[in-house]
Amino acid sequence: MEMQAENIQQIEMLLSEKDGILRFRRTIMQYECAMLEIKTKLDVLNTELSLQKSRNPFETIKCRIKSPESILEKMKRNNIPLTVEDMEKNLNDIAGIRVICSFPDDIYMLADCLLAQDDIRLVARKDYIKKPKPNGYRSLHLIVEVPIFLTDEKKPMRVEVQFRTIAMDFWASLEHKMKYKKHIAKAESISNELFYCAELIAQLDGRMQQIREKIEDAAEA
Ligand code: 0O2
Repeated sequence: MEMQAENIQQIEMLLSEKDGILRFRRTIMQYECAMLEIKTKLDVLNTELSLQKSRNPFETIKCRIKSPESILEKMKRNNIPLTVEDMEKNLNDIAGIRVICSFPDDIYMLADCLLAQDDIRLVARKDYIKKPKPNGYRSLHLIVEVPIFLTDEKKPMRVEVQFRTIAMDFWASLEHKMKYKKHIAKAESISNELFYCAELIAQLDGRMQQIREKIEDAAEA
């Protein structure tokens, strides 16, 4: 990740430790490596399973490293001491992967296959599909730890993996826009409408999956 000069300056001012900025950059590089490891694992699963199932278990995979500004904002908001060590200990979403599937059952199949791998450790699981957030948000979130192998060390690193359907992703993008707009007029009625749409999306995802199953059964018969 390329850091802009003003970001470096800001981090430098806030990380008071000796060599803080160098260690910060090295740690971010390590998160990038861990993100690549998990992405490759998911790409391999997608390639293998697409041959078995004649369809891609996921449609899109997106990777991102949290920006230095967002890292700082989250650390300050949660009263985390501004050191690289505390950042690693307390933030689970510096490396993030979003896996977008067509069908809900592919989400669970992919998550199970990933978690079955012997170098992956599950740190936390939040199933907002089985138990949606009060606003209607649905996704499966896993925090996993994966070892990375560098020239001089092997280090376990945490990555957040979010799994959702195309429809859930569409919903989350629109809802995200509202969340970050301040003083929005008619916010309550928009929230209600979004909640209603989230329910419709859950029904639609379920029905599309049933249709796919019927097509598969018909093809086997
Ligand atoms: P960004 O910019 O996407 O990274 P934690 O991260 O554990 O301290 P929390 O809220 O317990 O905080 O984590 P959770 O519930 O697993 O949610 C983390 C991420 O899920 C969020 O990251 C969003 O990407 C997504 N998310 C969670 N809830 C919602 C929601 O109601 N609407 C939308 N659109 N996305 C949601 P960030 O850091 O908020 O943002």
